[in-house]
Amino acid sequence: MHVHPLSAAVHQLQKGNPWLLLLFILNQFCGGFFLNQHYNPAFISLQMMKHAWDNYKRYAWGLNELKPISKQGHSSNLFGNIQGATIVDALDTLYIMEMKDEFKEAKEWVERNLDFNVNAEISVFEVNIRFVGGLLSAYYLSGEEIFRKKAVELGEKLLPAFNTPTGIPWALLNIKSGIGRNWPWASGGSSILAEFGTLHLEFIHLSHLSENPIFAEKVMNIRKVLNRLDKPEGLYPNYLNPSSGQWGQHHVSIGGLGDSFYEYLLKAWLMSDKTDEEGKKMYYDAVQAIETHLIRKSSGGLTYIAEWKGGLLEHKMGHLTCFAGGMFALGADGAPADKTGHHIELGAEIARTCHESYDRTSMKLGPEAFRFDGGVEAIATRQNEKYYILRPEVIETYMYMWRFTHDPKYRQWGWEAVEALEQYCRVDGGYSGIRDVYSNHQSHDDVQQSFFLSETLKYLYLLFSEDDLLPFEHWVFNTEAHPLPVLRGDDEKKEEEEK
Ligand code: DMJ
Repeated sequence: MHVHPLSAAVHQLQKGNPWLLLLFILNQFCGGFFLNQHYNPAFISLQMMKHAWDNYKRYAWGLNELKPISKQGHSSNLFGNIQGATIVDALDTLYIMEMKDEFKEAKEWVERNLDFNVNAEISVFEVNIRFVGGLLSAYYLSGEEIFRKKAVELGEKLLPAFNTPTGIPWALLNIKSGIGRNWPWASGGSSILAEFGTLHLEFIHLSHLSENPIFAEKVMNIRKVLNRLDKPEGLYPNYLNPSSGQWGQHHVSIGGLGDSFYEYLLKAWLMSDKTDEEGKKMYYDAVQAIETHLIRKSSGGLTYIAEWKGGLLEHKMGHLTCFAGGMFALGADGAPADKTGHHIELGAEIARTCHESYDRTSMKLGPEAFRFDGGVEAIATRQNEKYYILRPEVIETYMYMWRFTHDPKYRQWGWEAVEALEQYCRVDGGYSGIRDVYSNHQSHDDVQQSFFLSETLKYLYLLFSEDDLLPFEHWVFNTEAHPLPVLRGDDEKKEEEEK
């Protein structure tokens, strides 16, 4: 579906969306200059981020997330009664987009109100990637001590999660009592690979900033446990029991339950200034096994990453899995045996497949999961897989592919997503997820996820900005898109200072 510029302009006028209207008009007079060639990052900050932030501020200030239709706060049990998820998740985006007043008010809220001395059972993974990651990035970008202090304080609260027989942490932790447990639905009382495997970057930085080695020791021990275990076909199952140290069900996924474990192996190596050889080996060995056992091509020529259940493939790919295109591209440079070009190509093929999953819907936004069986390709067939909750992974992959190839199609695809978000997700009170992206009329889920501000909008902004904004030689992004600096050895630091 192509939105005709005139009807799009009228639509934006009806919605009281003057910036976009102005852009459409300018675009018409300037032969497509604004929208087709020089996609403007200012549109993402001035129009989209501002709308998301202002409405959160107006209707849900200090609460975790915004319900943009009912115009009130949304609380999720992931954070227990820790408050302010959107504020902490958005801090670095505000800083990067130079939204100075908003950053200042967010910082003041953190100083006055962010409180971890609460009786709350939280998800260790979610609190780590959003709160610890958000605070660390805010500290590194702004140099404001309060963020460092809060990050270390929260890191200390998370430590009791590692009190298990193996040191593999619990998924859930009461940060007052220090009592942990796992999700009741997880196979055989297991912890989840993508959860305990996505602490590494933040915990290495916590040790660095606090000069307390405990954080790094905890995550290095996770590696040790994993490296002692046999892996079926070289693959990592999603479930690991923290008491017995044995795998649960042999389900393998590069999407939900597995995804960011692989991402953090690669990024741990990059963040160590390429000195963490163990992380590097684990990443490239895992990618080799993924290629052999999970990556397939559809009869229509689309490359996809299937899920593996005890040796059988389920030909389904989650929206979450789409981050892997960017990961393959980011890892291409270090790929062994002259495989750099191959990894970039793999990234490009995943980007294309994920773009198809968007393009084959009526709203041009991708479903939660899409299938390659029963005569369909890159289409959701089950009603409960047709929703879109403002997720970033496809745009994240476009951003990485753009940086590595400068192929203009990635900016074009990113702009298609901008148009679709504006048309279907933007409402008076912010941005909302959609219940069915194949439907012709919008049914909103009434949640503005905090990752929309921390990831989706940040990756869009970076996609349309110059490459020297947060260059990859100096920064790695945690799985919630919070940039963390590469940690250089003393010699390298000196060399850089001399330059
Ligand atoms: C985010 O919290 C992170 O990207 C996480 O790794 C996966 N899920 C959401 C976004 O979809």
